[in-house]
Order: sequence, then structure tokens, then C-alpha cells
Amino acid sequence: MIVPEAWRRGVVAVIGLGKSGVAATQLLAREGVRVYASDASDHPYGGDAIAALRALPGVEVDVGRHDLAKIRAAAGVVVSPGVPPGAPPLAAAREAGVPIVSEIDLGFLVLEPQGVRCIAITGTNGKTTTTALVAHLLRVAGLSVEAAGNIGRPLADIAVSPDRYAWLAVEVSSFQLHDSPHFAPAIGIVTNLAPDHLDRYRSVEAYYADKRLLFRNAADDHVWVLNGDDAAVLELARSAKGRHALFSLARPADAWFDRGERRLMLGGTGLVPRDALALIGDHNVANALAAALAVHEAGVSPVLIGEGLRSFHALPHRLEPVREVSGVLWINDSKATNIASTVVAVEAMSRPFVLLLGGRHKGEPYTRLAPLLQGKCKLVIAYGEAGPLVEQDLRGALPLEGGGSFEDVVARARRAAAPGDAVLLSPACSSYDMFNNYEERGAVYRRLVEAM
Ligand code: UMA
Repeated sequence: MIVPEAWRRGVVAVIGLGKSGVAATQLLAREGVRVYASDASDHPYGGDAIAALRALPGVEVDVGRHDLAKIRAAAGVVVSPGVPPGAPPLAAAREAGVPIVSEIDLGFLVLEPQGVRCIAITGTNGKTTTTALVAHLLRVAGLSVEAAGNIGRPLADIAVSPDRYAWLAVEVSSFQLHDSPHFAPAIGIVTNLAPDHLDRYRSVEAYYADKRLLFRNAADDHVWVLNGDDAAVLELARSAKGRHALFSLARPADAWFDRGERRLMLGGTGLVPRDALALIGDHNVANALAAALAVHEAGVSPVLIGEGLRSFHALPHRLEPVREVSGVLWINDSKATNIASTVVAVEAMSRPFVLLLGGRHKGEPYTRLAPLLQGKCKLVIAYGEAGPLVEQDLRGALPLEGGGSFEDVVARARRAAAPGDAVLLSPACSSYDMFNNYEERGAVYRRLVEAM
């Protein structure tokens, strides 16, 4: 493994003890590096896994605080994606000149010499579905592959396990790209770009600048799979070395949607009819085209790609049809934590619907939704911390109600929906005012719907 020599002489500070910090600590300890692992919270995301870290030789665990003196004295810092760059432990490390790398960078440093090849997937929306599609298509083609990164399994966790893969489909968020100077995927996908995470970035440009770091180690033999319909994506990649391959819903491209024939195409070759893809909405056709193009670049034939596309199903919490109750289709899109995702969901709807909108506000106005909802959406139920803001932005544009508890919100939706309608949970907000994360929000929604 390529651990910097200085790290072996000193102590490495791991900041944040969620999944990423736990895996990074395990990996460093295995390599004989001494670790100071800390988390500001009394209840770190890592939960029970943290107790086991204390038993590892050379590992000191601090929960409920970061000892800034120890961090300043460290030989290096490994940071979790959820820790903002301005957080005190990182500011202290920077001030003291301690090099900071992300957990994903550490994982990549270890895995690359083993010959693993990465397909990295980034963009604002569709990353997780596209990552799952890439992994599924490679698996159907008989290749050994694992999905990793933001989708759930840290790269450091793969590096620590004895499992070996030929390929990794790595979902990378802008947070993960931030301190990743060594990350160099063979193939990269950018699904699309839209404003997001304005609670963490001071501007959209700052957010896009982190996304551009995908190309920081671009080389002539790399391939970039880009959304040909998204000017911001093309601009982001403009000067990146390597081959640029485009997918499009609007016109013939390397991968494209033939709308007349309703068929997904790879150049001149048909892959599958649209109806053979079990995913709702045009945006998912774009995700499928991106994944198809990337795995084709990895050597998979169009016939096997077609087979994989036919057998793929929607991921939980992403425009996931839960159940039809008395003619009403309940859809769980809890993963929609920004306006752009909710726009995508609304555009994919083919029935009249009740929309559940709210949670913790992330900085963007909701006014943009009004013209899209008019005529399609029967009622908006505005709830959670963002409820009053949603009401303020959409009042007068369409029927609107405020909601109380999440149970109350679901009960109101049930009363308002008629046979032939849908109820769409696509909140455009984060979940942290009422839940631990969007998965929990989606799971509670599913439970309430299943109990009807
Ligand atoms: N913390 C500190 N000090 C601070 C700030 C936070 O100690 O100053 C601690 C928190 O108390 C917490 C820990 O840091 O215990 C959390 O770290 P984390 O948020 O990085 O959590 P992980 O469990 O390591 O999960 C991360 C990703 N989380 C985020 O980017 C916020 C997961 O993506 C990812 O699946 C996982 O690594 C494995 O790679 C989640 C996510 O929400 C799904 N991603 C965002 C998104 O998709 O929109 C980017």
C-alpha cells in the first residue's frame, strides 16, 4: 500500500466517525499506522462499529469532541465527506500545514496498485441509480464488480476487506471530490448539473468547482461520459484530457433515445425498447444511456447491455412505486432532497397527484415549482421546518395545505387523493428536521402506506 512515509512515523487524524471514518480507521490500523479518530457528536453515525475500533492496536478514539492540538500535530488528516471544509478540525489542520485527504482518496491509493479499475459517477441527480445500473450491467456481463462510494459502501471498506474486484462503480459526491488529489478513474460519468448543497457551498460556482475536480488527473486514455443535453456539464468537462462520449435524449449521439421508435440506442445499434426499461421518467432513460455508454467503453457488448437493462429495477426511495391502494398509486421519492430532483419527479408523473413537500430547507426558493405543478398537481401538502416557506412561495399558485406530524401529512394525502391519482413524496428538502436521513423518511412513508 502507498501510505505516505511520514504517516508511518506520526499519527494520522481521522475526522468524523460515520461509515467513512470507521473504514478509514480500520484501513490505517491494518497498515500499522497510528490513528487519532474523533467525532464532534456524542452519537456518531458509526454507532456500534466505533467500540470495535477502540480494540485496534495504535488507535485512539475520541467521541464528543475533536482535540485540535492532536489534529494540529498529526502527520496527516483523513476526512469524512459530511465534514464541511470550514469545520474547526479542518481549519486547525490547514493552519498547521497538515495535509488533508478524503476517505475516498485513501481507499483509491490502496486499491489502485491492485489493478482495480474505477468507473466514477457524479452529477447532481441520478448518480445513485446510474451507479447501480453500471454495477448491474457489468455483473450481468460476468465481470466482478462492486458499487461503492456515496451509494453506501466506502472505498476504504473495500480496501480493508479481502474481496477483490476487477471493476468498481464509484458514486462520488462533490464533498468526496474536494480533498481527493489522487483519485483517477478510468471512466467518468457526469449525469447532469443543477444547484444543490447551497447550505454548504457559498455559491453554485463553488459547488461546480468541486465537481470539476473529477477531471483533476484526467489523461489521454480516460473516457468521460457526458450529458450532451446539459450545457453546464459540457462546459465543466471542456478542457478535460481524454475522450468525450456523449449521451442525449434529444438527438443522435454515442448513446441516445430514438423517441420516434421509442428505443434506447448505442450509436446505430438498438439496445432495448423504452418499455422494456422498468423505470419511471425520461431522466431514467438518460441514466440508462449513461450507464450503457460507460460499460460499453469497459468492453461490454450491446447484447449484454440490453439484457442488463431489461432486468434492472428502481432503487428504494427513488421514484419507487410502493403500492396502489383503492386506485391511488403511492410513490416514494424520499431521495429528492433538492428542487431539481423534485422537478424531475413531477415531470415524470403521468397521473394527477398530491405532492408532499417539506423537511429542512436547503436554500433554494420553491417558486420554480409553481408553473410545473399547475394543472397536474391537485394539492401540495407543505410540512416540516420548511412548511411555512413552501406556503409563502406557492400560495395562490395552486391548492395548498399545511401539515403537522408526518403521519398527519400522509393521512391528509389519503383523504385528498381519488382513484386514478398518485401521492408523491418528493420533498425537495433534507429530512433532518424529522428523521435521521432520507432512507428513514422513505421507510416510515412505506410503513404508513403498507398499513393502509
Ligand atoms: N462530524 C464531525 N465533525 C464535524 C462534522 C461532522 O465529527 O465537524 C461527524 C458527525 O458527527 C458524524 C460523521 O461526521 O458522526 C458523519 O460523517 P459523514 O456525514 O461523512 O457520514 P458517513 O457515514 O461517513 O457517510 C458518508 C456520506 N455522507 C455524506 O456525504 C453526508 C454518505 O453519503 C456515503 O454513503 C458514505 O460516506 C460512504 O461513502 C450519504 C449522503 O447523504 C448517502 N451523501 C450526500 C448526498 O448524496 O446528497 C452527499
